[in-house]
Amino acid sequence: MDKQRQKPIVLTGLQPTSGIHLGNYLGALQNWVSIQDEADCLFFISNMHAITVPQDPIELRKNTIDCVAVYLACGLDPKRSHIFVQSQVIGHAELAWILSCLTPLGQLERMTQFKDKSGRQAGEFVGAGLLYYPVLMAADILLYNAHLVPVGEDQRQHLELTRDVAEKFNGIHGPLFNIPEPLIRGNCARVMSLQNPTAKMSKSDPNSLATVFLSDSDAQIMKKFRSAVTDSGTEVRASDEKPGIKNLLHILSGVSGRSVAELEMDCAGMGYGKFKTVVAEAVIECVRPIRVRMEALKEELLYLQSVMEEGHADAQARANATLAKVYDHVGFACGKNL
Ligand code: ATP
Ligand code: LTN
Repeated sequence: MDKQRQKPIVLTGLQPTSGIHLGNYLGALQNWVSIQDEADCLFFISNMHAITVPQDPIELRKNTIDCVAVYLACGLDPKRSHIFVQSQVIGHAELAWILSCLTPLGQLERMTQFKDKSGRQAGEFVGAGLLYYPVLMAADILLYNAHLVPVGEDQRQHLELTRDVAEKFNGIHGPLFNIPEPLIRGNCARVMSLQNPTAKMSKSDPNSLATVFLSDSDAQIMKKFRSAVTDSGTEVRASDEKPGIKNLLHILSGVSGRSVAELEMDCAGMGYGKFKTVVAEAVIECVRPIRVRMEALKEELLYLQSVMEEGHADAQARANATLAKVYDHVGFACGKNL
């Protein structure tokens, strides 16, 4: 076995919908960057998940390629990691079908994200894909026999389902899949909205001041933090009674790498107005170089394509190997097994 394969396998991805935000960066991407030396990493763009809600095909294609640029701009390194697009690899949908036959319908109906998203579309069309989404996510992970899956807190329940279905498959057909562990790190696993600090920061928030995007200008970032909702007090402290201030402290800790306790000491007595400016400035310093790299990389289409091609070739080889074993275990007739 080559050295690379002895490292734990890490797999994760995000959806190529427009606007990667600070929550995605601090809760997910930043952790992916730091794990690249310790693990055999696969990072993909989950365009098959994106179509669980309506997408414009032209936009989806553009967002998919832009997402590769975002990955690289944030520090994912194609020399150390594999970056690929989900729909290019044959096997995700095939494995998802097999796993769906082992997944209890009731467990899918209980998924918080399904309830939230289908609830928001109440009275409108809700595709079965929205319900089925966690099965596809389980297939994404098990197809590569991942050991670790770095995600934000909102994905924990989907990871539990993945573990359940992997155990069920192994129980019926014999041990084939690793049981993957979620990797949910630090204070930024759930970055909250700047306008409603009890709701998660989300790209689909209708309030344009709620979410900081990696594409935002310095001035836009400053404006969003200056208008962040806080309580009426003055004390800069990360307590549950002060969700707005706590969120800002977590964000500051995420972008600066300093502990919340240290920051509370530094910012004591500062007053909320000054504190918000300090947080905004630190976020601007963190986001600006990413934005600049992102804009430059978006012009490098051929390079982005070569990164996707390398990632695809590696991922397809791994997917083929797993799928052959799965087909064998479930009793699908193929070639030599007949
Ligand atoms: P939406 O904003 O529409 O809810 P999303 O940003 O959750 O979508 P994804 O692109 O699927 O959608 O998320 C990618 C990764 O970012 C996941 O690992 C997810 O857990 C993480 N993530 C998303 N929002 C946050 C947040 N507010 N704080 C921390 N991590 C987050
Ligand atoms: N559902 C995830 C994106 C995603 C994912 C995965 C993450 C799709 N498949 C497999 C980790 C592993 C989300 O972030 N909304």
